[in-house]
Parts: sequence; structure tokens; C-alpha cells
Amino acid sequence: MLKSRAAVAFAPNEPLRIVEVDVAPPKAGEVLIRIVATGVCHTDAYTLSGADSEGVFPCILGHEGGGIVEAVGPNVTTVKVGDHVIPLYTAECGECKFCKSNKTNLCSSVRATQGRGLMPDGTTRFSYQGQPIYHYMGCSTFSEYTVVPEVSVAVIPRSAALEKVCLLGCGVTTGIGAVLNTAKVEAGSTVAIFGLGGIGLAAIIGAKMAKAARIIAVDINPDKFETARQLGATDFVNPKEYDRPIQDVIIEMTDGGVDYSFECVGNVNLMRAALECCHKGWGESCIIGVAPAGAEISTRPFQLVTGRVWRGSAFGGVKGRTELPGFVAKAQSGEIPLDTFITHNMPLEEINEAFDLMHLGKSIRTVIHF
Ligand code: NAD
Ligand code: AHE
Ligand code: ZN
Repeated sequence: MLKSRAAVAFAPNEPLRIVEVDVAPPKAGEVLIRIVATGVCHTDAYTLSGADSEGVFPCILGHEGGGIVEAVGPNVTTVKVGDHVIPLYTAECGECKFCKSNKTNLCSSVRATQGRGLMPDGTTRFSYQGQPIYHYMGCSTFSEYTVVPEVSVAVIPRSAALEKVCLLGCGVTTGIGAVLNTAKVEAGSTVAIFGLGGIGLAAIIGAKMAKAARIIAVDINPDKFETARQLGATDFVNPKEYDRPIQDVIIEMTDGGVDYSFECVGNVNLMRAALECCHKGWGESCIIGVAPAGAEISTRPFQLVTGRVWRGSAFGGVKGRTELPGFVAKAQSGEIPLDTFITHNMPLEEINEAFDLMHLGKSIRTVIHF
């Protein structure tokens, strides 16, 4: 057993507690990673809030990490000790029906046990005072040491700064990928992005990469607009400044609606607005935000009958083991400006402050250093 400092979520809605947990060695097909740094994503806060139907406690949250392989279990062939890696919450086995379809990145190899906070053999590698601690999203990056399946590891070049490229483990890749991989935005398009946190700002980068002509940034926190502008947004809309539905405002601004919209908040009313601000005949809306368990989306079917398309994106449609090295290269060349996202850096001991800053709308991403 290895001792590891970890921020443990003992119960929903309680601050994380920094304790020393025990980490069992990796079993067959598993990899032990020393996490160097991790981002804090809104999905961690969502699960901590108790709204996640897959939330199991006590657990070690975190899914936006970068680290170095410390040990590998039997039969591991594609990852070795010393490799620099990003853990993946969307595995890539290359062999399941999903991986082989070439239509989705949603690998099924470890997803069922992952959703129950377990390793593929149905047990946990973490324990505290002899009691099991659950894994989270197959990553649990809020621990100095974590164990993940081999299929959930993307190997990246050693030259990449782990305390920056950790953000490619979720937020930045998700936003960019949703635009480029899922929606496949074309040059000249008009795009609306709802929510300007880590995901929405990354979607702006994606829209810029796709050469969108107009990028409309929507947020109720006007402090987010300056960063959005730096990244390439051309128009800024604060729904609080209008007393009519925001979809009507955007339709008016765009001579009938946008070509593409992205919901990056997790609010079902906003998802409806994002769909309904799309242009008749061809506008497509992509849901990225995660809504609470039990929430449902609605619109008039007529919206779809008249040509709008509603779709969703998980991890930006990105197959992590294959595609993350390309994202890392773009970050290293400056095409993906990760520094713009890192508003705060802090040690693990202060991680609850990272959640506070997120809830107050004062951070884009806090990077936690071990
Ligand atoms: P964040 O908290 O950093 O940003 C959310 C932004 O939305 C904030 O700027 C906030 O001011 C804004 N906002 C809140 N209510 C709004 C409203 N009514 N209208 C307009 N803007 C509003 O969060 P994040 O880390 O960027 O994550 C965003 C969402 O994406 C979350 O739901 C998260 O769980 C989800 N997510 C999904 C995936 C995926 O693969 N599908 C990946 C990562 C995150
Ligand atoms: N457990 C949640 C599902 C939440 C969800 O949709 N997660 C996204 C990633 S969010 C990352 O910040 C995702 O990838 N979904 C696809 C998948 O396989 O989980 C719930 O609501 O039950
Ligand atoms: Zn995330």
C-alpha cells in the first residue's frame, strides 16, 4: 500500500477533506500515476453537490489531471513507468463496438464500472482507515497517486508542462472538440456560445480555429466578456440586460438565427434558448453542459421539424489516446493558449477555495499542484 495525500469528498455538499489515503498497487491492465497537477472542472462541483445520479461517496473527485506513470500492473503493454500521461474519463480501447464504429468517442470498455466508482474488476484501489473510497470518472485526480485502467491513459510528450496541459484532460479539449469534431462548424459560420467558463471559452477557440465569421458570447457574468474577446468572440450578450427571451434577441441580431450554438452551462432553460436561437432549416445546437439528475429538456417539436438539429457532445467527441497528443502539440505551439484559462494556482490543501472561486464566477480554471 502506498500513502497518498488526497482531497476526499466524504459526503455531498461538504468541503473536501485533505487526508492520507492508502492506494493499492495496480492490478492487471492498470496503471499507477503520480498526479503532478489537476484542474477543477464544474463537473467536479456538480457531483459534489449531490446532483449527479452517478455520484457515490466517499470518493476522490478530479478528472482534469496530468501526471507521471509510477508503476504498471501485469499485462500492461502500451504505457510504461516514467511516461507522462493524461488520465481519460472517456477511455479508448480501440476494440469495443463504439471504438470500432468510428461514429463516437464513447468507448464502452470500462464505462459501467467507472460509473459506479469502481475499477473494472469491481473493487477500489483507494481506502481510508480500512474503508473503501470510490474512484471518480475513472480518474480521481485529486489524489497524489491514482490508479486507472490502461485504456484510460493518454501518453503525451515529456516536453509538455503537466501543470498546464492537465487542462486538456477535460475542459479545453471538450470545448474545442465539440466545435470541430461534433458540430464540425464550417468557415464563415455564425456561432453562439452560451456560458463562458472553461468549456465555453474553449469553444470560442474552436470556433476561431474553424474560421467562424461571427462568434456570439453569452453569459450573465459580464466579467467573462474580456477573455472571450481576447479569444476571438465578436459579439457579447448578457441575458440579464433584456426583458425578452434571449433566443429572440439573438435571432434579431443574426437575421434569423445562428448556424451553430453550444450550451456550456448545464441549464435546461438555456439549452432550449440555445436550440431556438438556431436558424430555421439548418441551425444546429450542441449540448455540452451537464444538467442535474432528473432534469429534462423541452422545445416545440416544430423547432426540429423546421430543420434545427439538437445534439450533444462528451469530451468534445475526442478519442483521447489517439487525439490528445495532437491537442498537446497545439498547446505547445501556442495555438491553444492554456495560460488564458489558468486564473489561479494553488496547493492541494487549498482546493476548497478553488470550488469557492468557481461558484463566485471569479476563476476560469484553478490548477491544483501536488
Ligand atoms: P464554469 O462554472 O466555469 O462556467 C459556467 C459559465 O456559465 C459561467 O461563466 C457562468 O457565469 C455562466 N452561466 C451560468 N448561468 C448562466 C446563464 N443562465 N446564462 C448564461 N451563462 C450562464 O463551468 P465549466 O467548467 O465551463 O463547465 C460548464 C458546463 O459544462 C458544466 O455543466 C460542466 O459540467 C459541463 N461539462 C461538460 C463536459 C462534456 O463532456 N459534456 C465536459 C466538461 C464540462
Ligand atoms: N454522471 C453524470 C454524467 C455527466 C456527464 O454527462 N459527463 C460528461 C463529461 S463531464 C466532464 O466534465 C460525459 O462525458 N458524459 C458521457 C459519459 O459517458 O459519461 C450523470 O448525469 O449521470
Ligand atoms: Zn470536466
